[in-house]
Amino acid sequence: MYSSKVDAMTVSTTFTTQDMRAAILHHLTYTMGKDADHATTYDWRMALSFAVRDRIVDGWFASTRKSYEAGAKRVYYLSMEFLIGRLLQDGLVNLRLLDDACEALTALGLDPWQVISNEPDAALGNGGLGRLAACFLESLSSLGVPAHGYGIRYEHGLFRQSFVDGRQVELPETWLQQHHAWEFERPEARYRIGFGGDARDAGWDPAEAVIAAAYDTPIVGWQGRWANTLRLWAAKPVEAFDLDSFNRGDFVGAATPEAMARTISRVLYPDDTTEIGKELRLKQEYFFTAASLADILRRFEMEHGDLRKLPEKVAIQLNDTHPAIAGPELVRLLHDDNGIPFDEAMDLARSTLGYTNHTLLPEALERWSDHLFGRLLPRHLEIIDRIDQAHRATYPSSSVTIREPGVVKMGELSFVMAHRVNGVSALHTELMKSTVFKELNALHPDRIVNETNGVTPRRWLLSSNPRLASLITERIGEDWVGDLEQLSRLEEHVGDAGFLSAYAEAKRANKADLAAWIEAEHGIALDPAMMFDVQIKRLHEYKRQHLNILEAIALWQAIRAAPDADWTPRVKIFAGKAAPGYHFAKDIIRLINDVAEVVNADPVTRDKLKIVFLPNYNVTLAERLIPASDLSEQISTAGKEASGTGNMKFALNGALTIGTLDGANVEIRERVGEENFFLFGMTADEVVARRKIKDHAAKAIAVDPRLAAALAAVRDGTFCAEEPDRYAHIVQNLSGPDYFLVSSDFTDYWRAQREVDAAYRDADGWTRMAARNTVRSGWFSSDRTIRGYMADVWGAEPVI
Ligand code: NTF
Repeated sequence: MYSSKVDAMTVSTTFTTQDMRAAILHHLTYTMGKDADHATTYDWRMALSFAVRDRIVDGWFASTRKSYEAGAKRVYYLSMEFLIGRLLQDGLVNLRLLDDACEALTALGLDPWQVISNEPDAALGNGGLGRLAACFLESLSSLGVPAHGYGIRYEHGLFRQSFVDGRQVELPETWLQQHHAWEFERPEARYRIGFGGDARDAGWDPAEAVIAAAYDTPIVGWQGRWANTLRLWAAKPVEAFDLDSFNRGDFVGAATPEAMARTISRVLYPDDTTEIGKELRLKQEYFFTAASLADILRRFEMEHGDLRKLPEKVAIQLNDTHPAIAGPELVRLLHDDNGIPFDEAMDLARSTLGYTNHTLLPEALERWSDHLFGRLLPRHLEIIDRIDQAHRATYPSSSVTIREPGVVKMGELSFVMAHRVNGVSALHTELMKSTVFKELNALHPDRIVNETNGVTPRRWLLSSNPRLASLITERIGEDWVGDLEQLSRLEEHVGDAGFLSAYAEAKRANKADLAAWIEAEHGIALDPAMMFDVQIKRLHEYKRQHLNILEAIALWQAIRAAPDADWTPRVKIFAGKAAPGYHFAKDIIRLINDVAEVVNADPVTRDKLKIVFLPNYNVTLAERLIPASDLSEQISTAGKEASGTGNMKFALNGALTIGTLDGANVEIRERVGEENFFLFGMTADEVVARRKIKDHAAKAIAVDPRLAAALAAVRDGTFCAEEPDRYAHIVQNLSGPDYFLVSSDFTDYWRAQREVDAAYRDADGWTRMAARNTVRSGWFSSDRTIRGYMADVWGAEPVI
């Protein structure tokens, strides 16, 4: 049986298929209370999850013990979003129990994949920012760094998306309606979080309060050598309900405190790129930040005592400005509650905090009205004023302010209260220095550093692309899983015909699997020999899904004009959600669906061009699509995509990129080689210059008849005969202001796409290019990114 001190490395080698079978049956019987004859897929999945969780827990405790024994510096990652997806497969893969589990389930007469895929995605994030946080947690555990993730236990994650007549419809997401197998409730870890009231005598007397209640999920690293904790906070009422109201017969009134409190952790805001001036959002931000800081200080005081040692032992990372209130909150805790002089408290807080910026879009930089702020957090507003004054006193000639009449600027606050501020790709970091934080950078020239994003190879290659992973392991052994740069050892194999044909076969088989799934789920038949051209990400004008669909329309028209020419058959696959209030983005979705309907029904073009928009994009769908992709669309307007991480996952899995010089595309191209990347479009500088040209869009359309014809088809109702004006506003935008320069970049995009066509027709040449993408993508591991943060920002070290 299991010994409590056993480390997980040993577990994985001694735990057999029989043990796994016994453990599953044990949990089915005693945890789920079911016998095998009556168990549903859900019961089996939960039983398996508990069996796997048991294998994590000892290593988890051991990690905690080692952290305490080492007295090591701890990393705390504060994030409003953790887009973790499914955890069962992750656990099985990292503990290397996947084969045993599959065998055990098969022996029990079950379909293992049906059981594993019964798990709902934990969609506690919107997109890149939340997924990055999830990759970071996994890497921190794989590297053995003592770390905690802190966030919110949303009852409802990102909405489910479905299409009705091609239109996006949002449905509530309900992952917590089932028991969440991976979390442990911690009734002892509760904090009272105040709001409102008065600030007086350098103190705060909140008018209301809620309880932050902790739920812990272990995050196990590669080979189970280490596990960290993701601690998510749920909001609960201070009093369960109002008994007085109840006794008066006012049952609704009696339930109000509970409903009000729970609202705070009820739902994830479905938009990360627009500024939202919502009271609830600010409450969410303060709620989880204050609970996390209270917890961090409690642990620190238990371990080390002297608060002046905080920066030596604690590194707190702010994932965007969402937890920016951590600066003033930490000052409040140190100064108001612990009597440390204000300036010293400010210095201690700054030395402890780091801030990561994830977007330069001006509308996404959080700004709060000081009226709202002062009403919810009166003491914090005073502290912010004092921070602002101190900064202005130190730099009297600077015009930087944290406060402006009526507003609190969270970007400036985060910058001033962090000892390091980082961007997420080389280009983005340079743009931070030259645009949004230009003046602050001049005052603090050493503060901004770059930490280019990365992705965890365990989930994004080993687990999601087993065919390619096995091929790699066959050639260079399996050390690459924990050290992705070893992929470069495959370089010599890229000339080897045997390797290349196996590489091509893995891709072909992945495509066949995807095609079969799409046919089964969505009734669309795809020939796996077609090029799978994929754009999957949030819908946003800067990401330019409309550029892609315009090119599809132009291609359709070109094929119709010369059906017998030598076309390269391709399917354009889209997936992604639009923020519910972002009407233009939702119209782009509908346009793509409308175009798909017409194009897919056209007998002339049918076997040469297909368009598919898969609903409800999520982590699991990404895991399915990326290994089966040939072409990765990374076509944002240069200067707008901070980094991208999907771009890295595609390159790693052997999709070639068609892309602009934006975000991490720049670094991907440098590493995979410019001959293995389809570049097009204006640079960030050219974009700025182009916008200054009068009528830039009209001029671009005037010189490109293909673009003009594609826009005309959208305008004249070719794709929506029942309502011809449906997309008039889109055409108007792309012919007039066209801020994201879709029209101006179209001609070059078309050119690059035809190069893609030609390259794809040379199957061997294509495979070689794809393989080079895989072999040269090792640097994009989130392990490398985390090492960068450890060295440049946190001053933390692994304990194993
Ligand atoms: C996103 N930002 C950026 O748009 C991506 O380019 C980047 O890869 C990820 O962050 C991760 O760094 C956001 O989601 C947000 F919220 F900042 F807009």
